[in-house]
Amino acid sequence: MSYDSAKAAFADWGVDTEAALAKLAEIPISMHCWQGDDVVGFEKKSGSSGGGIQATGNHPGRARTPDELRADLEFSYSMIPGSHRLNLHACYLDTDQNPDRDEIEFSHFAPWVDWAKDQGVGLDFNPTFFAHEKADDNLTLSHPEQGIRDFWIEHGKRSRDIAAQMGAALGSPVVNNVWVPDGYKDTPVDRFSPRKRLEQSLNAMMATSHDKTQMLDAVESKLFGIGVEACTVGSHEFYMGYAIRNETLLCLDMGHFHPTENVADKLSSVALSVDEILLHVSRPMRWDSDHVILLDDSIMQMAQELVSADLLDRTYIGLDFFDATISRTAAWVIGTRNMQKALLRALLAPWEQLKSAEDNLDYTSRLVVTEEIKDLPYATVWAEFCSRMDVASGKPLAAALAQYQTSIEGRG
Ligand code: RNT
Ligand code: ZN
Repeated sequence: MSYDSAKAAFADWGVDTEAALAKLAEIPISMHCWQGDDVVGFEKKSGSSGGGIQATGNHPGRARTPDELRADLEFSYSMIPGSHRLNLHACYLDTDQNPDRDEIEFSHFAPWVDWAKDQGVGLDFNPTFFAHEKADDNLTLSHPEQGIRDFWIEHGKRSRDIAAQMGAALGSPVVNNVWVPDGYKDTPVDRFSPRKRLEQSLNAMMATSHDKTQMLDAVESKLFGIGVEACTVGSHEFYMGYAIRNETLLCLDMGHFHPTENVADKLSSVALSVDEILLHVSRPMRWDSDHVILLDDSIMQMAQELVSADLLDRTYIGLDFFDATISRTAAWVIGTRNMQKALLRALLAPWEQLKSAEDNLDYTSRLVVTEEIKDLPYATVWAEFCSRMDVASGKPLAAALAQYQTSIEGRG
């Protein structure tokens, strides 16, 4: 089918494909650096892992250096229409020095900033509160020992400073997202004290205010993790209250709720109480397994809520998945494109007609429309978007992904 016929088919439902394509081109997706190397990072340290987020699999071609990761990112961005962002973790520093987490500085990330400028890519940032001997007990900002808390508070402060400097250098605010693994394997007898300590540590960390044009604070909740099955200190209620009271962004990770909860349903509720939202779009399978996101119902519902509730302007869309059993670059490309495809579908829905049917309690019309529009030629509009952006789709995309993967399999 030609794009003109597809355009006419959508116009028949009152939908303007040109407006949808223009809007889609403006939506940056923050691609997570950690899909490229299985959340290992570039610190010169004897590997400590933890926090329950280790990637599984050993597919060849893992990026082992910042240069390899940047090469993989450049290839991946060239397969994704539009201009996007890179979400860096503090453990991905690029320096010959060996600073501990409480010693990191902007200069350790300067090569990333130069690269981002050069590529026209925005940056986001995360302090790394896991994979470190001082996090081996799965307690960081809420640790009962003041010394351990102070170490992590210093790491968090420095991360905020670095993020703000990145934002200033790039002229685009850097979202600095805090996730800590803190929790208990078995039932704690005192849940209140660790939560009070986490709150105090966060307050100490965020005591300095930064210009919102440079850096935005976000906090990420979680239901449970491997090794912390009984209690997570930074639960959803904890961070929702924290974000509201302290006017930070609230990060909703789609893998951080009970598997039967609909995370898309939460957007309109939290949007009443927080100004801005950060998403970690992910795909949990039975637990927070961080599978590559598919163009499935959970992602499409998320995109529909963003569009229908007009939340795109106050939501930062970040991805959070890591699969080491497949090509890491293909994972990035397919996952990011799926988020865009979901957004495109949502932008191509006749929302006014659907909302008016709903307001008139005409649920029959609502059902007829939601189901009939599933037959519209979304693929043709998506192909048009890719072609205007000079990006491959279909078989040429598959061939390019396979060819790049082959080219990096010689890495040791
Ligand atoms: C962990 C959180 C967190 C991490 C990244 C690496 O459960 O989802 O966002 O995945 O910080
Ligand atoms: Zn996350």
